Amino acid sequence: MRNLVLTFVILGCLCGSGFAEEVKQLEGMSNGAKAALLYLPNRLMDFVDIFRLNVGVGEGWGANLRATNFLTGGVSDYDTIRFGMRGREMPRYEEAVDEECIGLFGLQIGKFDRDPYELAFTGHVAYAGLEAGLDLDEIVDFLLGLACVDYREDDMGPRVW
Ligand SMILES: [Ca+2]
Ligand SMILES: [Ca+2]
Repeated sequence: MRNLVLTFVILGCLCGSGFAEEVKQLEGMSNGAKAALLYLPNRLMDFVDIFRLNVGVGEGWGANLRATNFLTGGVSDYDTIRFGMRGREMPRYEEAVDEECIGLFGLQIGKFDRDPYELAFTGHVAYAGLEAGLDLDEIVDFLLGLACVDYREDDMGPRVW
């Protein structure tokens, strides 16, 4: 029962300012117990990492399409406060983008600071924008995470493998 309560405390805190405080609550436990207790929170956060769905408010313009590094491109210049999720970055964060790029089969011309494994688009007109998509690399991390393999090294607590 204590572990169940602690799991819910951790889950409730995950969307806050960071994980250090939550993991600190587990001090004194063995690494095995920590890993077991953090298994579900880590799987939940790895699942959340997959998605991008947010709106941006702020001045600017632009559009881009990211179909991994094989086909990507866009031109954007905006400075926004974003609401929603970009993986576990939520519910509110700032994003300033000044980019222009075209890429094909991993070769890129121009400036583009995006995750190379995203299937996503972003559009921004005047004072509002939208981003939607998912990250293939995070899908791999989520699936491997089911077997306790932390491919993206973003899990909380001790490593199992
Ligand atoms: Ca992840
Ligand atoms: Ca992970």
